[in-house]
Amino acid sequence: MVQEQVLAVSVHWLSWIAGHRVEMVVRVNQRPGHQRSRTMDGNPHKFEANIALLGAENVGKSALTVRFLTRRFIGEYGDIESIYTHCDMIDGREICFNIWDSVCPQNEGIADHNINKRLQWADGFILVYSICDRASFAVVEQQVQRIRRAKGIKCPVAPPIIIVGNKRDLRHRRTVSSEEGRLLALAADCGFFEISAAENYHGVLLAFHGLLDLIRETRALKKGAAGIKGIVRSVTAVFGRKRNDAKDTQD
Ligand SMILES: Nc1nc2c(ncn2[C@@H]2O[C@H](COP(=O)(O)OP(=O)(O)OP(=O)(O)O)[C@@H](O)[C@H]2O)c(=O)[nH]1
Ligand SMILES: [Mg+2]
Repeated sequence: MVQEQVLAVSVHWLSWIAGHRVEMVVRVNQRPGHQRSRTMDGNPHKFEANIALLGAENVGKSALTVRFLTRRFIGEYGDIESIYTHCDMIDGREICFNIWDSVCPQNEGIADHNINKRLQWADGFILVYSICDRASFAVVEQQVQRIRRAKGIKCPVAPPIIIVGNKRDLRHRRTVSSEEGRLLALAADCGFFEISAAENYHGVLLAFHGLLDLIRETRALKKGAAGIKGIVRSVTAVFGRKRNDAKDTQD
C-alpha cells in the first residue's frame, strides 16, 4: 500500500500561461493504469478524462493545449513535456481534463514505448499534423495504426481518437488536402477537425469536446459490456449450481 503511494507520487504546482492559472502536474514513476480517469470521488456530477496529444515535431500540439487552457495563442512554447489539469462546467457537470502534451520521440523504438505508456494512461487521443507538412501526416497515419493495433492487447475497447489538421491559416502552403485527412479518419473510425490554433479558439474547443463525447460513449459501452458479462456470470453460476445440485441428488 505504502509502495503504491510512493510509486504514484505526483508533483503538483500552479503555473501561469498567458496570464491564466492552470494546474500543472508531473507524475513520477506512474504505475500502469493507475491514473486512468474515472468519475471522481464517486460524485456523479464530476467526470475526469485523460487526453494525450501526439504528433510530429512543430505541428502545434502545445499551441492547441495552451489555446484550450487559456484561449490564447502565444507563439512560442518550448519543448517541455507536461500534464495539465483543467476543470470546466459543461451541461451542469464538472468535467476535468488531464492533458498530456507530448514531445515528439526521436526514434521508432521510443515512439512505440511512448504510445504504450500513453495507452495505459489515456482515455482518448488527439493526433495532430500540420496541413503544410506531409511528413507529419504520415506520422499520424502510423500513430493511428499503433493505437488501433494495441486494442485487445493493451485495452479491451479501442480508445477514441480525434485527428486534427492544424495550421489551417497557412492554406497557401498546404500539402495535405482536407479530403486526405477526412478519409484517414473515416478509414480508422476517428473524428476529424481541420483548425488553426493560431487563428481561433472555437475549432480547438470543438476538437477537445468532440473527444470528450467519444470518451463518454466508450465508457458507457465498457460499462454495458461489463454489465452483460456480470449477468452472464451470475446466470452461469446459478444454472451451474443447479446442475451440480441435481447431480448430487442422483448420486
Ligand atoms: N501559422 C500557424 N502557426 C502555428 C499554429 N499552431 C502552432 N503554430 C506555430 O508552430 C510552431 C510549433 O508550435 P508548437 O505548439 O510548439 O508545436 P509542438 O507540436 O508542440 O512542437 P514540439 O513540442 O516541439 O513537438 C510555433 O512556432 C507555433 O507558433 C497555427 O495554427 N498556425
Ligand atoms: Mg510542444
